Amino acid sequence: MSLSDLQSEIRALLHERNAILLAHYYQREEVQEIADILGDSLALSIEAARTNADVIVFAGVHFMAESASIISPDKTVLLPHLGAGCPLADKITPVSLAEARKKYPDAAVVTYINSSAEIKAHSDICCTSANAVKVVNSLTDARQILMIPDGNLARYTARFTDKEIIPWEGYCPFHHFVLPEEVARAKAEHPGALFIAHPECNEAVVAMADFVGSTSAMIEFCRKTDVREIIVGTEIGIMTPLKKQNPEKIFISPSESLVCQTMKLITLENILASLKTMTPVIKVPEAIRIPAKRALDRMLAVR
Ligand code: CIZ
Repeated sequence: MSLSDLQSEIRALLHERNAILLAHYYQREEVQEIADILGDSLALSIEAARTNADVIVFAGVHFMAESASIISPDKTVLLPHLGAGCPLADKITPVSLAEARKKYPDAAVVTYINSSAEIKAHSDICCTSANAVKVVNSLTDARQILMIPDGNLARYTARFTDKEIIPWEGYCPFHHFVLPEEVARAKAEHPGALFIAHPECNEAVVAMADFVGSTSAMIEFCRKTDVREIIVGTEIGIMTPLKKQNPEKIFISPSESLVCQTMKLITLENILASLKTMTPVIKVPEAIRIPAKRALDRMLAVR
């Protein structure tokens, strides 16, 4: 079946099932093209809660589908490929977090949204790459902050707070392994270009950036800037909305590392199969959902 036939069949089945397709910016182009909503993980979950669809098909990774289930427990959440996990989220377990809590009994635990529901449930508050600094500074009673599971985001956040940040040594293997030499080469090849980086990139790469921000912040930055060439230090899927929104601009990826293999496990074929069989379902048990939602709600209350 051709890509466009698959796309049409999916759209028809979405309609039939009263379902909505959410796609993350890191998804394949052909998946992004037919999504009802395209966005970052948090925006997608919030939008999902607002619709009256009965079914949410999440074209993203496991923790994102879990977040949708946490926020919308009455909806059926489908993740078309169960192998679509997040290697960063896997860098921490409830046991290792409990050990760290014992080691730093006074520290507040700030958990990046890229984590499992169970880890969120054991956290004081969540954050995203867009609001990490605000979240940390909102914790007026805490002097020490254990930031999990992304060490690069923790070190970046530490630059904007007086609090003591204890970074967890997890990382996203796609962002972390972008090399400063690769960025330097892209800059040399495109001397007029700006370089924008995601805070999941390593410190040396972040230090080379003209702008650092979350995926949504990067998209906004690219829309506003008058500079025509931009080197983009995040996952390659973001090129789809960037090119669509800014056809006159040139976007360059600095590294072959920036392809998230698990995001790419979601295909039109498995989205269609998922809608036909109404599996695999992601359902967060209530004992985890309620404390995980508390950590998410605390984050959403931070202004
Ligand atoms: O939260 C997300 O969607 C991710 C993975 C990154 C970002 O910066 O938006």
